[in-house]
Amino acid sequence: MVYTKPQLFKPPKSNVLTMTPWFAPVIWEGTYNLDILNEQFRQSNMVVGLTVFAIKKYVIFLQKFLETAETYFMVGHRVKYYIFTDRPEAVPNITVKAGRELVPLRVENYPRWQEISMRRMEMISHYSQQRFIHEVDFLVCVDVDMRFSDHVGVEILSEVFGTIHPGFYASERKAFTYERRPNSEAYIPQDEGDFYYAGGFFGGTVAEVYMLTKKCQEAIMADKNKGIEAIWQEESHLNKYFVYHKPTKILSPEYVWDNNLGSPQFLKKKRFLAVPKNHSAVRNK
Ligand code: UD2
Repeated sequence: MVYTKPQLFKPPKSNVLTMTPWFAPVIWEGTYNLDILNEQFRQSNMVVGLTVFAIKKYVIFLQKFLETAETYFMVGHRVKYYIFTDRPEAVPNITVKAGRELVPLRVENYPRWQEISMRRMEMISHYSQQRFIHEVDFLVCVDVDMRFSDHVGVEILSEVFGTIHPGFYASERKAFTYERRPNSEAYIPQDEGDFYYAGGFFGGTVAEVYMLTKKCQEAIMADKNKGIEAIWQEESHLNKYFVYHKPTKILSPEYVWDNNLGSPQFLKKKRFLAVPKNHSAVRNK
């Protein structure tokens, strides 16, 4: 446990927000000491579950996703990859490191991509209650059309965490693409909300992820009964949830980035990157 002592009057970062007004840290490169965090985590002997959906054509993203996760995700820790798919035979047979395991879970598919994306909330909440609670301590829930390109480790873990969407980190509230129709359960009034969070990277303890996904699922079903679908599907419901149940940790856009957005000065790491996709070739296929 030898490391440079923290300096009360020399904060490691002063150009970005590192703490929200409700005392949730915002995770940026340079704000944490990984050796301390790894040591604490190792002593707790915990396991991390990574959930990812690869339904229909999206199985083509699994190879790169899993290979890069082996290189960068929770290195040195115990990991279970929960791969929800309608095509278990298409899950690549990659060799994972000791203490890590691939767990394909066969699930239904739906004709519309929006429905597939939304139904993730239902499936994660169901499996959290039935299975994950007995097998892992934390869940990290991500999109599959992504690749890890730098370290993503235990610094992200907390009771419940969300990630700032790379398209909206500098936006004012009025520019957030929150659901603005009052008859949707995902409705957020103009003068509420903190950040615009990405649907493609959230997590927390199994109990917290269960609550989050269950609430979002109930809201999605209530909307369905009213004949309305939120503007950005489950991402809209996730954003609504986080207005009233504040995340205990916020991941900076280092954790979901898209190279189409360039390389701004403040971004010291690009840890999890969108893989360019031809929408018409993969959606509804
Ligand atoms: C954004 C969000 C995504 C979701 C979506 C809702 C990020 C990085 N992405 O992504 O999380 O909120 O908006 O509109 O924040 N999938 C399949 N098969 C399909 C279709 C989807 O497996 O046929 C899964 C897959 O894991 C995919 C995810 O659903 O990564 C989200 O779908 P998308 O990537 O097409 O949505 P996108 O890019 O608009």
